[in-house]
Amino acid sequence: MPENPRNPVPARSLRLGVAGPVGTGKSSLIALLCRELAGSLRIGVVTNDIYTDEDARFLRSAGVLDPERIRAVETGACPHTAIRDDVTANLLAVEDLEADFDPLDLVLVESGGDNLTATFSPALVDAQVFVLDVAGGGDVARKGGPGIARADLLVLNKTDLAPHVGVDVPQMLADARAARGERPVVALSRLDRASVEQLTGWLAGVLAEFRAGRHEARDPGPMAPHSHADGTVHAHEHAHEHDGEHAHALP
Ligand SMILES: Nc1nc2c(ncn2[C@@H]2O[C@H](COP(=O)(O)OP(=O)(O)O)[C@@H](O)[C@H]2O)c(=O)[nH]1
Ligand SMILES: [Mg+2]
Repeated sequence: MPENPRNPVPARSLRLGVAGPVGTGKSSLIALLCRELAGSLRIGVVTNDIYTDEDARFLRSAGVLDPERIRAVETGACPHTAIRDDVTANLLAVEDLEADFDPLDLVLVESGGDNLTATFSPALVDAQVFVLDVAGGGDVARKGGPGIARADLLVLNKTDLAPHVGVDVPQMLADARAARGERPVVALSRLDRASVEQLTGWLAGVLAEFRAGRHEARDPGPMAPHSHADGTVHAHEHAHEHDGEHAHALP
């Protein structure tokens, strides 16, 4: 079959980023995907923690994957930088996994959840999931941001908690759809079988497109300018994926 020169058939794994604020259930979602898919796909995982390898340890102890297939990147104080501006450490971790366990079908990369607006660079992942949870409040989907509006998939997680936190899931879904147009949203609970199948069904579709050479990595866009506790201001408005540069303008 002649190859499409713009989208050659990939010789490597599908790299899928999982982003979203701390505690929304990123590690749990990765554990769930491993549990569901490890029988049919060869999977590796890269976690990003600020100072620890806690996510990697959680996933290893969950026993859903050979512990050797779970690697931790320690990102230092600025976790979004490691998935967006200078992805070197993460790319090396992904490529090492791919080399050590060749061939892999899927590498899941968990972001060090720092805030609502961090997204992955398309230089690191082929597709990305953004995870919110209902306990974060029903209005969070409406507030938007590049991940919420333009990640390949938005997950509204822990819907089993909705009655306990007074969140209207259909309304939250409607708000998310309004922010995302045609892009898919899954209302997920690990306790709800049908929702788990929606998630794995979405991933199977992306993987099929990727293997057919039809998938294109899309950039949800940079995070909003923001400040750090030390007074450093980040303005991520320009493209600097590969140049190692950083806009750290001091106020
Ligand atoms: N009730 C409920 N809790 C969940 C669900 N998914 C994850 N959690 C819990 O949410 C908490 C944070 O999950 P974790 O995966 O560590 O979040 P992360 O910081 O985004 O990686 C943990 O206590 C999980 O057990 C879910 O579907 N339902
Ligand atoms: Mg985690």
